[in-house]
Amino acid sequence: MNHRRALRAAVTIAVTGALAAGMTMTLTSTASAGTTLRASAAEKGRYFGAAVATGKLSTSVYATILNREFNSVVAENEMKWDATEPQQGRFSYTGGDRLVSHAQANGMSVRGHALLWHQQQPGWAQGMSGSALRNAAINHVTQVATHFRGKIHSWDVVNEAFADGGSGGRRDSNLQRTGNDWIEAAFRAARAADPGAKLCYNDYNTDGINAKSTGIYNMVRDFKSRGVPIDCVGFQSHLGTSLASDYQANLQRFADLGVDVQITELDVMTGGNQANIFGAVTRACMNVSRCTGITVWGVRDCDSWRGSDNALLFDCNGNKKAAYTNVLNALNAGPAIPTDPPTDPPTDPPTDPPTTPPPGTGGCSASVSLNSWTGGFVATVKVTAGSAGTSGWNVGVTLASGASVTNTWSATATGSTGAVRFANVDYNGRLGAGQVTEFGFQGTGSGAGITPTCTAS
Ligand code: 9MR
Repeated sequence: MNHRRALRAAVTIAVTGALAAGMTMTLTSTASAGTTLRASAAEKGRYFGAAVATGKLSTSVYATILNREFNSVVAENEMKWDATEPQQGRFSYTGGDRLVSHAQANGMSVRGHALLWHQQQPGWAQGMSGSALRNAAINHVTQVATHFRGKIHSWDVVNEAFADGGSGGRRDSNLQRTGNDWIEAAFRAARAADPGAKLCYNDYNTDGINAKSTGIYNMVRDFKSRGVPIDCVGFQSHLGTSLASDYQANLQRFADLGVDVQITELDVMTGGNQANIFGAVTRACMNVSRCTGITVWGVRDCDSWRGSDNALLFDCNGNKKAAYTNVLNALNAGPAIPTDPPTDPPTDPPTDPPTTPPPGTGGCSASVSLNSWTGGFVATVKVTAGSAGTSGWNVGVTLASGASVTNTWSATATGSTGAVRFANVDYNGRLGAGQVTEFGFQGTGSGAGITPTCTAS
């Protein structure tokens, strides 16, 4: 029995019991009485999360609040580009892995933040431009999303790519200068690397209908119409002393495009209105059936990047603030996400149709799916064992003239141009009959015409 059905059953039993006892009672179909943010959000089919610095997990006040109140976490800094790829091609996942383990041990989902952003880039990337940067960026997306594959609820694939001010256009950055299609290339690479994660665009100053949020809205509408894989939009919601009256309407117009919406970095300036604004943001999310969760950007006031703003739900001693009570009440009073939300027809066509695998020559077959952009591509190759299984495999491709392999994962490449061969690595060579494994490679130039042939040993 899922949680919501269990809840409904419990309500039915309570009502039946009350009627049997001759009492009258009024039931709103949605009210509930969770006593923690995580329980109350979960009762409504949503998550309630916090940004975490893993170094604080050993502080007991911090960890106690985190584990009691939150069922989602996001790394405040530890999954950013500078942290995960401090030197080009040398990946470091210590902080991110630690957070994922903590989440798994405590029944929490994980938001991934952020694959590409103009800030917190490692020094080596800051100094790059053009196709070298584009290839490095797409490789970063592929590698990091592959590392965390299956463990991330939602990825902020691209963070803060739109300009402030009234233009509604893109922000200038080294990434933007690689070509306007950098965002869609990143989303395609993320989808190929972790097909199960929801892929979000995330930004701030989008707390109502304004030029910036409209620019993003137009991009999402365009992506949906062209089948670029985007599933969600994150509204950071770093808020001041008032909330735009069309905050909820703005969430709803994005939801109406067929994407989920999430409040991703909520914090609010201290002062008389703080508690009200926290409550109003929570109600707005609850009123939008595609608003799937809220994340606050830190646990206690003293954990916040906003310093003396005291912008969070717990004071520095770990006590609940008035804002906490308003959020909890809004979660309890709000409607649940419908059990069977309308599903959108799938809109992500494969960017290049998978090529038909040739008949397996020695007990395996291979097919490729390509994500291409001007000047480069990522190929994901699926290897399927034949009826005898494999103890090893080898896949050959012939690259178009001028194309070359720059990176390979889950296989070992021999050669980089023309005829290139990929052999299994030690953990994915042995396949049972019909079993499937995947490896990938990134290339410069064109990926057109790649037709893999598989040989088993
Ligand atoms: O909270 C983060 C802080 O510790 C970092 O120093 C800062 C560096 O840019 O990033 C902060 O988090 C930001 C987030 O990643 C993206 N949206 C704005 C957040 C607050 O600046």
